Amino acid sequence: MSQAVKVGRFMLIGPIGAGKTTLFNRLFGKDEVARKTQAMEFEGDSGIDTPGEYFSHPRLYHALITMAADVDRLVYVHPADGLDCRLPYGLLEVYAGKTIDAIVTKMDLPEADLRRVTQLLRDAGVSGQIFPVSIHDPAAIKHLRGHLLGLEHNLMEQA
Ligand SMILES: Nc1nc2c(ncn2[C@@H]2O[C@H](COP(=O)(O)OP(=O)(O)OP(=O)(O)O)[C@@H](O)[C@H]2O)c(=O)[nH]1
Ligand SMILES: [Mg+2]
Repeated sequence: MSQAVKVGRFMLIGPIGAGKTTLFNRLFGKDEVARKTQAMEFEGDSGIDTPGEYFSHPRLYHALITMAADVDRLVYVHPADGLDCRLPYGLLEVYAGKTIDAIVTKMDLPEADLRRVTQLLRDAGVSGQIFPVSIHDPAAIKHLRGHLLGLEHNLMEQA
């Protein structure tokens, strides 16, 4: 029997420009520059990247909500300088019983305020772990990769 630890599939959700795709590419060791995400992007059975529009436009919520019911981990991505946070109506209900984790991106920005953002996220219903990261901080990316993809992935790849 395989000794591999199955960590399940995660899905990144969050506002337009939060840094989801940049991070998604980095997690999977892809060096490309993120372009505007137009549709859901699947990386095997491991991860799903979503367009910010699905998160921010109520008439597109259904796409996220349907998929959320099917993933093992929902990960909300929020920029460190973002002043507000509203999760799509119905998302917490469909995902009931599981915790939502969050990633705070762009921690390198001078306006980054982790304390304020953490409070914002807790008020919005994020009850799981919160990971502060910056694309310029390989150690933080590596830590996140271990959490989302399992430790084996980190042994094979450089952050
Ligand atoms: N300073 C800084 N900029 C970042 C960081 N991560 C991403 N960005 C920038 O943020 C911008 C948006 O990044 P994307 O990864 O395309 O954002 P997204 O959340 O995928 O956006 P949508 O696909 O529109 O939903 C790009 O210009 C990135 O270079 C970071 O850690 N620090
Ligand atoms: Mg994107």
